[in-house]
Formats: sequence, structure tokens, C-alpha cells
Amino acid sequence: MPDWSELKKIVDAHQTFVLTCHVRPDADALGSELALACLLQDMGKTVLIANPSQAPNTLEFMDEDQWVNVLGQGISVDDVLSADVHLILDTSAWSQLQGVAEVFRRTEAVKVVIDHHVSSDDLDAHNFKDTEAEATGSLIFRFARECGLPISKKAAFYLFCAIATDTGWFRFPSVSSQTYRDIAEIVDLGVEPYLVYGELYERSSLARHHLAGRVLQRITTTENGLISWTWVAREDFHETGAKPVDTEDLVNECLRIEGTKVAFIAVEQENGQVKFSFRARIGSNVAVIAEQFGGGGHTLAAGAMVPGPLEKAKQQVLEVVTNKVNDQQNLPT
Ligand SMILES: [Mn+2]
Repeated sequence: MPDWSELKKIVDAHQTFVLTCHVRPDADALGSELALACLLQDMGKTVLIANPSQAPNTLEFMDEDQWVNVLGQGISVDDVLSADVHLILDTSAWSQLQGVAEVFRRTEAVKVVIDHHVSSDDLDAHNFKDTEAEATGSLIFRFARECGLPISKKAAFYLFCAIATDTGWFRFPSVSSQTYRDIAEIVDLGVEPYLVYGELYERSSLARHHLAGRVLQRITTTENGLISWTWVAREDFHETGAKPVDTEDLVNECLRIEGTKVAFIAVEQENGQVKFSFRARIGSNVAVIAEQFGGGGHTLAAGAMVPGPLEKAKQQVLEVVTNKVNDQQNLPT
């Protein structure tokens, strides 16, 4: 457990703060930095947010006050370098910081990392890490509560978005009874969960659903039922009007089939390459599969780009997945 009084000491001793999260921010990254920004501002601190890349359109509802900047757009390197404290949220990897990494390396500010990811670099910072935590948002909440900082309704909204999404709406293995106690306290501060759910999960496009229909229709399982997979061709985008981002969660549909241990989707890119996303249930490991094709990721979620054409890439990957899954089946548990 991080010693939150140490972070409180750093906060108390300084006036200006820059917050940064990882590239392609998700709702935990954005929610954590916006919630922390609220806490710091309520303590009379000056806070800037400088991210390596833009947030997706789907998360625009989280930043109504347009507090989040991309480095170089509305916030300069000098703005960042002149802060007293620079905090990194929801990552501990240089590669996830892109353009901000260089600034973080050479800043003379006090450096802080608040994160829950297992894989990490040494960012030469004060680390407040808990790899058991379900979300970085949970860490921000525990910091506030342990240090007796008041949490505004707005901050509670950001924390709810962060924790709800990183736990798959409170269902992932990381969820404990403490998660529900924390979230009950957060909801009591004035959050309307159904409104957040609507923003996150009920704004899909018709085109995406038409694409999903094709993808579901094509799901194939191997004879032993351990592997389920599907695919998207370039024509599918043209014919349905769906966008590449619309494929994002579709691989998870394969994993919902009973008996499936490993699932994957092959998505043909405009340049003819084929992007594979792999998912595993607990007990299997898809990181080793992705690595075989020059990709990478986590044990339960990984990806790789494979040269086309689509048909050949699918067969190649299916063969490797089949071998790996058979190997993993034979491992003593
Ligand atoms: Mn996270």
C-alpha cells in the first residue's frame, strides 16, 4: 500500500502541478487526472493537464470544462517545465508517454508516479503504486480519503468513470468488497451511475452494429472448443460504414462462448496488413502468442500486426494459437 501521507507532504510543500497520463487515454487515465486536478485545485493549487495525445471522442463527456490539453496544443513545454511537481498517472512506462517523456526526463520538478500497472520502467520518480488496485482512480480516492481531503461532486464523477471502466463495470477479477464500499461512498457524493452508463455504453452507431452482426456470424470455434475467432475484411468497413475503432470490443464476444480459453479477431487494415487482437481467460496466456508475431501486451489481452493477405495471416495465426493453447492445456496447474 502506498504511503499517502508522503504524497500529501509533497502536495503541501508546492504550488504548481502538471498532470500527465498515458497515450490514447482511457476513462481511468482521464478520470484519475481530472479527479486529482479537482482535489489539488480545492487545496488552492494551480493545476495544468498536459497529455501526450488526444482523448477519444467517446470520452469528450468527461471533460466538459476542457481542462485536458495535449502537449504543444494550448500548453507548451515551458509551461510544463516551470511547474513545481509533475505527476504521471495510470502508467509507469516511458513508451506510453511519447512526447511528454522527454520533458519528464529533463524537468527539475518533483516527479511523482501514481499507477496500478504491473509492467513498469524506472521513471526516476516518487512512486505511489499498487498493482492490486483495480484502477488508478481507486488510488486517487484512497489518497483523498486517507488524507481527509474533501471530494467534490465533480471529482466523484471523475472517480466513478475511472473505476467503473477499469473494472468492466465492477465485474473483473480485481474487484473486491472494498471496491463496492469505495464506489458506494463515491456515489453518495452525488454521482448518477445510469447517466455514466449511458454515456459510455449506449452511444453506439448503427454502422458499428451492422459490422458486429457480420463479425458474430463469422465466429468459428476449433473442434475442441478452446479457441474462438473471427475476422473483418476491408470491404466490411466500406459496406457497413463502420470505422476501424468500431472493432475494438468485438473480440470479447468470442470469449463469451462457453469453453473458450483463447479468442482472437483478425482485422484487415487499409494498407493490407492484418491486425490481430488476442484475449484469454484466466489460466491461458496470449502475450506469448502476440510476441511470436512481433507484438505484445498482457497475459489476458495482447495484439500484433501480421503481413497480409488476410486469408494467409488468419491461417498462420490460427496454427500458432492452436499449438500454444494445446501446450498450455498440458501444463500442470
Ligand atoms: Mn488504469
